[in-house]
Amino acid sequence: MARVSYNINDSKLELITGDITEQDTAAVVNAANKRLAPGGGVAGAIHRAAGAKLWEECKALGGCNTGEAKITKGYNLKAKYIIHTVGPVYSNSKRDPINLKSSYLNSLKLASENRIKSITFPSISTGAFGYPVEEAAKIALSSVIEYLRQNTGIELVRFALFSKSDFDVYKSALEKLIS
Ligand code: AR6
Repeated sequence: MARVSYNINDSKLELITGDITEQDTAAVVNAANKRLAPGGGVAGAIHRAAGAKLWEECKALGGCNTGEAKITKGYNLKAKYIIHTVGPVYSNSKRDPINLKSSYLNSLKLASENRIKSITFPSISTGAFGYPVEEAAKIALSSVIEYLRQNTGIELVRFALFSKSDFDVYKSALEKLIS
């Protein structure tokens, strides 16, 4: 497993290769669809690992718009909470980076409101939703850094990247952002 970490004020920003469903942070983030239904990719893996009660709770939430976030319990996951956010479907429009940033910031805000001290994100929108990973990595990391510089309380933000190549893209984006 690859791992790097950086300090941002009193918080740690960590990049690893790994599976989102296996993370031991207090919350994990789901790259959800608007219905908050089990699907493929991260959403499918999270619903499978958390168990059927997650879908029961999600059904009652009435969906989620692009760039917004909702919270549920973690059920059979190690994580106590799941924060579900819907990233943009990549369309090469000006709205894409705005919506992707909102997904990260609204997820972090919801974590703070629930006194969550550690959270793991996947690479939102870069699978089925088609966002180019180099561009998405810059937005993901700059949003998290901006939030950690302005807010205290979240001690660890981790990105669980599914492939070594995504890890390398995130690592070089982070090195550019903090240099
Ligand atoms: N752990 C960590 N990362 C993963 C995992 C995992 N278990 N599985 C996939 N990835 P995606 P999106 C990576 O498609 O682009 C779903 O069907 C994956 O390789 O999960 O936001 C939903 O229902 C990629 O790098 O999310 C939505 O309809 C990244 O996670 C739609 O896909 C995101 O891939 C959301 O699409």
